[in-house]
Amino acid sequence: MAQRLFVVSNRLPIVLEKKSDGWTLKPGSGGLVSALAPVLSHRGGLWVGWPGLPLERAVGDWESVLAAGYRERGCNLVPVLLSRREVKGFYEGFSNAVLWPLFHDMLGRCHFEPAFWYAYLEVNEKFASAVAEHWRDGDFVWVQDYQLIHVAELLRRRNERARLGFFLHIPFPALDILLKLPWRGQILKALLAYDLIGFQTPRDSRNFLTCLQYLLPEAEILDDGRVAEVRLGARSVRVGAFPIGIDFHAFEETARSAEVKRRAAELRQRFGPAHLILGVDRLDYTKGLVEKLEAFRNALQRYPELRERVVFLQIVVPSREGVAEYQALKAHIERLVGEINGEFSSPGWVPVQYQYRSQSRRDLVALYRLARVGFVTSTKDGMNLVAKELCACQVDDCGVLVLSEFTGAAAQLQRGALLVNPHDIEGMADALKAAFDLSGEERQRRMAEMREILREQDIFWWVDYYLQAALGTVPDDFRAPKEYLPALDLDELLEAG
Ligand code: ADQ
Repeated sequence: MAQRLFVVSNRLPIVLEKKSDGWTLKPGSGGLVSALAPVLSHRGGLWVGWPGLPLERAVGDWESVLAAGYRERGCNLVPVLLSRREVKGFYEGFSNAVLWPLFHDMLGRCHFEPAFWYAYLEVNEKFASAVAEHWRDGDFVWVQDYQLIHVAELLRRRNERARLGFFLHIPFPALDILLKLPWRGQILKALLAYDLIGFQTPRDSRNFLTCLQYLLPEAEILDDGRVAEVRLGARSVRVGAFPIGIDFHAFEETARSAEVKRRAAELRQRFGPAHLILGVDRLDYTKGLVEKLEAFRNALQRYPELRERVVFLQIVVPSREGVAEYQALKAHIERLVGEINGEFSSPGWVPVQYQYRSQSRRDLVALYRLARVGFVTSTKDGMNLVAKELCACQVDDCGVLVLSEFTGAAAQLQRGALLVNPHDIEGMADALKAAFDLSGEERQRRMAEMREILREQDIFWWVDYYLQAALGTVPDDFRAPKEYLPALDLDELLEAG
């Protein structure tokens, strides 16, 4: 087993902020931080990342504030500072305007600007130097996500022996999409500098292997259906699917706590007798927020019996606020909320409640517990931790998860959730209606089934499984994750002639 775990990610699990009376630390948000923070506080180790402020503002005694933060979180935090220019080219440019939209199948939103590519390489070099400076023999360096794909290749130029793993939190695109990327060859080759490449689902892993077969036919691929091996010259690289989990016990325990119970009861009063449909998403065009609101509107139009019986609370967590596309998305959502409420509200009943802000963990868990329906409609999503957290907090086993087929979570939760195609507005409205028509027994069965999987395949399982694969010691009885593939109903097709 690795002596020290060395996590490298674009963001540290904290954000440094300048207040009038000095520096403070705020917990980071987003899926990657939620998933990895409990792992490092259990295992200890080192975390290299950007503390979220441009270099030019890093004056004063911020380092001692960060050092206090390390002690609290049980791991060493190594900051990599980025200049404003680097943030623009690397973070807003190559990461968020090239790889993020491309890997989410949104070619129209990509800006293939050559300058972004050079900024990306420059910053990856900066991260590689920070790793090289702190690396000790025996460490396992685990690089996270699409912003830092080149770290291994750059590090190998200095240190051939380092053991390096990579995990992609977002989907890996199909061949036809990847081919559009001007730097597709460099990205594929850079991935092959790792010892283990992890994806969220078998489909992402298969997409990667297909791209490799096509673009690099000299690579030999041996696939036993669990962890594949790619041989290229003297190098051997493992490739597999490792669906990320959550700290299930922590969520469940918080959901059962007296404090959350009290808070859930308070919130229950606020919604009155109506059942709660809950959506929680980062502000992002991949989360299907517009489609979700349209589906809710459609459900109220076609199923008048839902009116006054349900309230849809959509929480949107602020994200990438400086980017014009995100501001436009926010305005679109707000317009739709206004339209739906204008059309359907009645005295004492407002169908959509909308919050654009971060929630405390206690309130989030109370809402997860209270929800009768969790509504997740991403048009593409690596995993979607919100879906998993909601199930972990459903300690009364009585809610229903309506879940997009295009989330990684659909593969694990396909037997319990009501799966929907987020492009099918009527289909999603029908699923909302179906969620309220399910018997109590059926709801309990489905929720219990999902909770069992999530309890077993939690965040600690994910880390162990990944590290075992890195060492080549995955046990023989290990059940490889399944894939979700929507199937047409043959009887229906035959009936239709
Ligand atoms: P994200 O796109 O950020 O993650 P998601 O997986 O849903 O999406 O994670 C969001 C996280 O933010 C959740 O853990 C949630 O608890 C937290 N959060 C939500 N609302 C909050 C609020 N109001 N305040 C504070 N925190 C809040 C990326 C990929 C996903 C992948 C994850 C992890 O896009 O597909 O599942 O990484 O791999």
